[in-house]
Amino acid sequence: MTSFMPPAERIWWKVPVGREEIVWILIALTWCLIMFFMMPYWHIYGKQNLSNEAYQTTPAKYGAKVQEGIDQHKVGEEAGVPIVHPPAGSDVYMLGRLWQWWPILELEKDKTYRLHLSSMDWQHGFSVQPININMQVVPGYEMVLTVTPDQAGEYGVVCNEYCGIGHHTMVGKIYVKE
Ligand SMILES: [Cu+2]
Repeated sequence: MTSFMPPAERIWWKVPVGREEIVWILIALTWCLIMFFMMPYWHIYGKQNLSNEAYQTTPAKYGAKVQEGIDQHKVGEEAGVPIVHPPAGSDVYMLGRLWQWWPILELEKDKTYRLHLSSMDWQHGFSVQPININMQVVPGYEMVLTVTPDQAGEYGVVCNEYCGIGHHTMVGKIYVKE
């Protein structure tokens, strides 16, 4: 019998299911359930990427917010890149563009911040080194990560989404102070 032909027995769903088929259905169902419960479990215990919020924006609007943060909280400059020390617990802004993470952020240890990210031009990947934080950064969307740095030091930000000839030079910095 092929699927083009009607089943021999009209009320086919009353025909008992073969043992082998039942076993396969149970194996598949068990695996589905394991995968299903692994999602929330791994989200909490798997040290995965952070949960984030996302909002629509435009490069112009987002760029203005970043500039505002720089104007209000700039504390220095490093090779032409402003260093911004926002108040503990506040919203902090960083942007990605060809080929720069802008500005450098200076955060305080054990304080919680809302870190906003967006791109001015193209898709970039926000990757914090040496810890495992990776986010897609795309123009038109503003991502907000709630972060609490728990170790002082200097963190590197690299772009992990190939974005053109200067991709490998696209490095930024986050300082976490005691
Ligand atoms: Cu990039």
